[in-house]
Order: sequence, then structure tokens, then C-alpha cells
Amino acid sequence: ADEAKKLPKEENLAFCYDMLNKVSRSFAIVIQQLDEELRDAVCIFYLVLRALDTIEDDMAIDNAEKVPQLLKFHEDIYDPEYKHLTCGEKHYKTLMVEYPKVTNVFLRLKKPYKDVIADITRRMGKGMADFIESEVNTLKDWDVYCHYVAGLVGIGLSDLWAGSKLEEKKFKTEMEDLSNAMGLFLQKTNIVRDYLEDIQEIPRPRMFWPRVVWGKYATSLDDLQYKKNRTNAVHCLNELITNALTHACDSLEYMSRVKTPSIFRFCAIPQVMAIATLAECYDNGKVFEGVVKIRRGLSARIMLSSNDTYQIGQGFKHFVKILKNKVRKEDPNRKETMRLCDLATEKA
Ligand code: PS7
Ligand code: MN
Ligand code: MN
Ligand code: MN
Ligand code: MN
Ligand code: MN
Repeated sequence: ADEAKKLPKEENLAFCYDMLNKVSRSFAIVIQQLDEELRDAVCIFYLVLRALDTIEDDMAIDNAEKVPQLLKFHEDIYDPEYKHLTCGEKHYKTLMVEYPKVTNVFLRLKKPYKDVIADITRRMGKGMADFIESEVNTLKDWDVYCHYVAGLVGIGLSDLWAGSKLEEKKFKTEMEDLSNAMGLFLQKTNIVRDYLEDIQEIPRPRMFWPRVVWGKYATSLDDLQYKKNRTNAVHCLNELITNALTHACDSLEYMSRVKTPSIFRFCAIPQVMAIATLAECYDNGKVFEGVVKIRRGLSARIMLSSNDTYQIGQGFKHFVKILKNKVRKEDPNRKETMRLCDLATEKA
């Protein structure tokens, strides 16, 4: 805290952008190309939530300590003297240790932006705390968890767009469901792709795949990683990808309403990356052996061709077609998968 006060403000800001580049290559790029009016607010929004997520993710903190930390973090973000609890690793740990530098920049944002960031942080912390003790059983649970950790981000960002006057008021007043869908599409993709990383978490596994779905294919979620269960595991994976595809049309509808080019790119690049990731993961047993990533060259091409509705329509159609060509007649959910692929293609 003392260090942050002594630093000239530019150095705190430089720390924030340096941190952003270290924790997320792709968000760093899309945030840095935002208009001046929004750039710092969205950068800080990202780091605040990344810090909250670092508390959520640290499986070495016991729940009795973690829950109150998650619940009060929305107050901590105003406190220049905030003493983080030790958590996270590598860059995430640095973010926590030097968190007062983020606070310093946060406190200098415009009041309406601070209000949105604090409100979303409060609601996300409450949601994360709820899910510390309970599991993701039903599909409703899955949507609720994803709403807390990502749908709310979409809702908060839409408020920022409207608050900046760069986008219309309706982004704040009448687009909650579409904003939520933007987040759910990204988060379900992350949860599907991160199966192995999450289940192998030390000292305790993390489980975000909904029980109603994996229960059809295995007696424990853990079993899906073993080679002898690969056929069932892949069918389970495909069913969750099919569920994620239910958000594609709403995501396309949201993006069609964005007028500002830099906000459009900010929104669109992660969504196109997500549909590309879903196509890559579909029917892909490697999800149970490591982290499946899209190739660097492919993400570079997506960044260069997500500038308008026409381009992302082409992008969505391209990846949906790749996914569709991987659907096999043995797959128990092939009809629903094909139906949703066709719907998305029509909308795009
Ligand atoms: C554009 C209307 C404020 C830009 C962007 C940090 C990433 C980390 O990474 O499995 O595997 O550890 O723990 C809607 C981003 C949703 C959220 C959620 C798009 C803040 C972000 C904190 C809405 C991103 C989805 C946890 C929670 O999963 O992750 C528009 C900005 C967006 C942060 C993401 C992540 C959740 C997360 P990992 P986890
Ligand atoms: Mn995380
Ligand atoms: Mn998390
Ligand atoms: Mn994850
Ligand atoms: Mn991850
Ligand atoms: Mn993780």
C-alpha cells in the first residue's frame, strides 16, 4: 500500500497493463485496442475479477477462510491498505501481493465505472461463495454458476458501454439476457476445455461439469480421464459442447447490435476463439489428456478477421462447418448437435 502511494500514478497504471499482459495474452490485446474512454476501466475490471478468481481458485485455502474473503472483496477494492491473503502462483501471486497498485488506479476511475465494477464484484463473490459448498448438479446449476463467473461480466461490460455513451442506453437497460449469453458461451467453452486441468488440481480437484450430464456416462467425473472410458468420455464432452452451442445465436445477436469498432472487436474476438475452440474440442479425446488449444496462427487469423458482423458470420460458419463434419452417427446427441449447428449457421 505504501509503495503504491509513493509511486507516480503512471507507474501504477504501467503495473496494471504489465500484469494484464502477463495473465491474459488475448484479453490484453483486445483491451488495449479499446477507446481511451474505456481502456483503463476495462483493464481494471479485468484485474479486479482476476484477483477475485485467484482467491476462488486457490484450493490450498480452506473454505472457512475463503468464503468471507470472497464476500468482502468488493469492499477491499476501495481499500488502499488491503492486505491480501497469500494465494495464487506466479503472475497471479504477484497480482495479489502488489494489489494496492490496482486499487490506486481503480480509485481514480470515474464514479459510474467504479460503481459497475464494485457491484459486479459483489455479485460474483457471492455467487462463487455459494458454489464453494455446493456442486454443479443440474443444467440450471451450470447456467447459474456460469452466470456468476462470466454472465455477470457480460452484464457489467454492457453497462460500461452504455455509460461511456459509445453504445446506446439499451445495452444497460434491455440486454441482460444477451449479455449473459456472451459470458456463458465463453465460460462453458473454458469449463469444457479445462476438464483435465481442473480435475487434477492440487490439493483438491475442481469439478464444473454438470452431474446430470456426466452421470449418464460415468459413475464419477474423475473416471472420464482414463483411456478405457474414452468412448463415453467423448460422448459426454460432445453433449456439453452441444449445450454450449445453445448460446451461439444470442451471442451473434448481441454482437450485431454493437456499433463502435473497438468494442465490436473486443466482444467478437473471444467469441470467435470460443467457437473455434469448441470445434477443436468436439469429439477430441485429447481433452482428457491435456489442454487443447487452438494453433497460434489460427488465433492470429481470428484477430485479423473479426472486424464486423459479416466477418464474424463467416468465422462462425467456418468453425460450425468443421464441427459438423466431426459429428458421427454413433454419437447419442448427434441430432441436437446438428440442429444447433444449423441454427447458428442460419443466424450467422
Ligand atoms: C463482451 C459482453 C472484464 C474483460 C469477457 C477475469 C474469462 C476468470 O482462466 O476456470 O481457467 O482460471 O477459473 C461478454 C474480463 C466473460 C473474470 C471468466 C463477455 C473479466 C469472461 C473472472 C464476458 C474476466 C469470462 C473463471 C472469472 O473461470 O478460469 C461481453 C473482463 C466475458 C475475468 C471469463 C473467468 C472465470 C473468470 P481460468 P476459471
Ligand atoms: Mn481461474
Ligand atoms: Mn475460478
Ligand atoms: Mn478454467
Ligand atoms: Mn484455465
Ligand atoms: Mn484454473
